[in-house]
Amino acid sequence: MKTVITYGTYDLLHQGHINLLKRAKALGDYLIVGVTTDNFDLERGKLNTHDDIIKRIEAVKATGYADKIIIEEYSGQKIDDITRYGVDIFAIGSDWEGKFDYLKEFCQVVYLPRTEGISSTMIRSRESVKIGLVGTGSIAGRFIPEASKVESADVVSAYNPDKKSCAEFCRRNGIAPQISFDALLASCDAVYVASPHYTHYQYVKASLLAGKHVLCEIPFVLSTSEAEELLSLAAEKNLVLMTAHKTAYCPAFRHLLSMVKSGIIGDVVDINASVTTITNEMSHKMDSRFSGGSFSENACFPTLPIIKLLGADYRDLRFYSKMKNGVDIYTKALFVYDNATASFQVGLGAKTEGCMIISGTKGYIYVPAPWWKTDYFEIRYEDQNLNKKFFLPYYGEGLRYEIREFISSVLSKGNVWKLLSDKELLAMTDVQEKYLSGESLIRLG
Ligand code: C2G
Repeated sequence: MKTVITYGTYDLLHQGHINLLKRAKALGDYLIVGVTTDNFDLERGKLNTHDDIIKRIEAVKATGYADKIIIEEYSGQKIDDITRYGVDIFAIGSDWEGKFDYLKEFCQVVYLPRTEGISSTMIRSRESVKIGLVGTGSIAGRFIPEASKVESADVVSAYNPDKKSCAEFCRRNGIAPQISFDALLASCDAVYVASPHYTHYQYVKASLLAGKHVLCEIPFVLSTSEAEELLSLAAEKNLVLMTAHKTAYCPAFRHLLSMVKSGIIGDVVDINASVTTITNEMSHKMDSRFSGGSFSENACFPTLPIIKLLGADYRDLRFYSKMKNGVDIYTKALFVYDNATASFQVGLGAKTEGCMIISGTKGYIYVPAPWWKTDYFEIRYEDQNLNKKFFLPYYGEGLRYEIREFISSVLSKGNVWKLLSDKELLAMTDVQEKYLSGESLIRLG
């Protein structure tokens, strides 16, 4: 009996996949098909799969060519599978010509002709979401190359009241400058709000009223009543309103949260995290007139794990800020819960180690700096032999993960699990509002 093996993602299964499976089956008597897991695809840079693994497996099964279906989870697995299943022939499409020659040491390698004119990418790109940018600063500049990595995300235009810098930004990035915000709204299906944070509320509201989906930079808005109003407006109009909190969508951070929630370090007793980024005093980020300061700029990051893991029912919350020219150049926040404590340090005019430690009754998690965009963390125990290290991909600037989530949400009409729930977003906005109100704030000289 001749055993053949082939692999693929098989997203939105199409005629090209079917032809390939048919040809692979014809090479022998028994066909094994390896379907890639979502995680493995993420690792090899495929950020755009439309169907989840169950759907993709079902689709392969329905072709009737596979005698056995396995899942492919890691690089190097092909060698293990070939030896484990006594495979005679490894077959793959000709787009991979030469790439799997290293398997010739283990079995025969056959590159089968690829079907021209059809691909999952082509099918996916039929649905595109046109995105208009408000604000053309540094984060908007990083957004464009990141969006280009996400299928169906099509950045088309930008608006900035400063016409000259808008034109220059658009020329550099090959998109259309818009002379007014209304013109921007008319040019797109969705708006990415990347303007200074004190302007978010007005831009988000106007975009929603115009029927556009919104991805808004953090901090979202400066008060819970504004946040509530915008979230209910989006719900009423059936539009997606998401914040661009890159940490919330970062694969390693998501994995870490699930592990902590599953009890791997026991009960959480304390969280401490910091984010400090020394910033020019002349920057608008340091200007009190524009709600600048360390808290507004950086607190969204450490507030996220605290709210996600310990919730919003803290008994006490206090802030200590070192001030300069009316803004906090450094702030420490201290949360007291019934069963735990949490704290964070943020700074634009002071520097400290940017790590995060989540302490539990069985062990702790250590995430080295910069923890808010990490691809690595460790679980540490009293018995060091039990310690574990975790590596998960974090490509480029990491904005592609939030953009992917936003696009999937828009295309599935909001039918995806919100990785940052409205409740969590409101609780985070509330912390921000408490700080700005000066309630429980001790100013240090
Ligand atoms: N294919 C084809 N014709 C097309 C499209 C795809 O013959 N028009 C083939 C590919 O060459 C591959 C298989 O169908 O052999 C599955 O394609 P994908 O789902 O795109 O998976 P791929 O990224 O090629 O994964 O470890 C994973 C594998 O190495 C291949």
